[in-house]
Amino acid sequence: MKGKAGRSIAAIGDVRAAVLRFCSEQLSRRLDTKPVEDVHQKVSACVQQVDPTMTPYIFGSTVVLGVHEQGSDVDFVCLSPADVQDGKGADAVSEVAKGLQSGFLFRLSEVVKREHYLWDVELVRRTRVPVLRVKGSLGVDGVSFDVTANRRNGVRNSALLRAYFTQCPEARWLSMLVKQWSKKTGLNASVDGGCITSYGWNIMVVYYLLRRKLVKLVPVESCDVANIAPMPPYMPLETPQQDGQALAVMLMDFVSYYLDEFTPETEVMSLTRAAGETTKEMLSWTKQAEDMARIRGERIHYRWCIEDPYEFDLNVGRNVTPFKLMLLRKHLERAQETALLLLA
Ligand code: UPU
Ligand code: MG
Repeated sequence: MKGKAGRSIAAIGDVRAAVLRFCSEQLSRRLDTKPVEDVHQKVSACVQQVDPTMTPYIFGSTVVLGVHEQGSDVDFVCLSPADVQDGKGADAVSEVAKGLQSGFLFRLSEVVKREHYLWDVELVRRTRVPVLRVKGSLGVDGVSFDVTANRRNGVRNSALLRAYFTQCPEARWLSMLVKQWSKKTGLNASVDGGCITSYGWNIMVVYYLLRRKLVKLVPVESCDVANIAPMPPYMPLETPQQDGQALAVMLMDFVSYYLDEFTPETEVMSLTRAAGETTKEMLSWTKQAEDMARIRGERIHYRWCIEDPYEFDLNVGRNVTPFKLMLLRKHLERAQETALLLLA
C-alpha cells in the first residue's frame, strides 16, 4: 500500500500478526512486580538507617506500565513527611536544595555499600537531578535501580501517565512497542547518540491518544503525592482484543500522526492544556530562546517540543537537534513500511 508522498505502508494484516507475536512474547515472560517489591524492602531498610522519617516511593516504568519488564531498572525517590503532605507542591530547583539531596544520597550510598557490598554504587551529583545509581549483582539481586531524594515530580508524572494508560487497553502495548522501537533505532536517550527518553516517548504516546480522543484529559493537578501509594499495585497485561486489530491500527496511526499531522514548527506536545492548544509561541520556545540558552552554555533545542507537565519551562525534547529531527523523520518513514521495525 502507498501512503502520502508515495511512501509504502505495511499491510494491516501483517502488522496485526507481528503485533500479536510481540505481545505473546512479552506475556511469556515474567512481568509481575514481586522483584520490585523485594528491592523496595531492601532500599527501605537502608533508608531507615539514614533517616527513619523518609519513605522510598517507586515511580518510573514499573508504575507507568504496572508491570516489571525484566532488565528494566527501578526508580525510587525518598520523600519526607512534608514532601508527601504537600503532595502537589513544586519541587525545589536551587543549588542548595540539590546539595541537600546529594547529602542524603551520599549517606544512603554509604549504608547501601555496607549492607550490600556486591552492589555497584555510584552517586551522580552533576546532573539536573542528583541520583544514586545502583547495579545489583547478577542472580538474586539482579535488579538495578536509581534513587533520588525530595522530588515529587517523578511520582506525579508516573501517576499521570498511569492514569492515561489505564483508560485504554491498547495504550500500554503501544508504549512498549514504541519504547522497543526507539531503542532499536537509536532514538532513545538510553542508547548512545539517542535524544528522547522513554519518559518523553510516553508523553508522545499520550499526546497522540489525546489528539485522537482515545483518552480523556487528566488534569495535571489531580496527581497528588499525598494520595499515591509508595508502591502502586501490579496491573497484569492482557492479550490485545480483536486479535490485535485495534492495536495494529493504532500503531500505524501513531506513526502517521507524527509523520504527517503533528506540526513541529508550531505545536507543542503538552498534557497541561487541551491537546492541540499549546504552541511554541505561547511558551516562548523560539529560536531566540535557543540562542539565549547557548549563551548560558546550555544546549537546548526547540525543534521537537514536549512540555514537561510538572517542571517549569522544560522541553523534554530539548536534545532533538535539527539533525536528529531529520533522523527521527527518516525512522518514522521506515516505521510506516516496517510497522516500527516489527516487519524488518
Ligand atoms: O521526570 C523525569 N524527567 C526526565 O527527564 C527523565 C525521567 N523522569 C522520571 O524518571 C520519569 O518519571 C521517568 O519515568 C523516571 C525514570 O527515568 P530513568 O529510568 O531515566 O531514571 C531517572 C534517572 C536517570 O535519568 O534519574 C530517574 O530515576 C532520575 N530522574 C528523575 O527522577 C531523572 C530526571 C528527572 N527525575 O527529572
Ligand atoms: Mg531509572
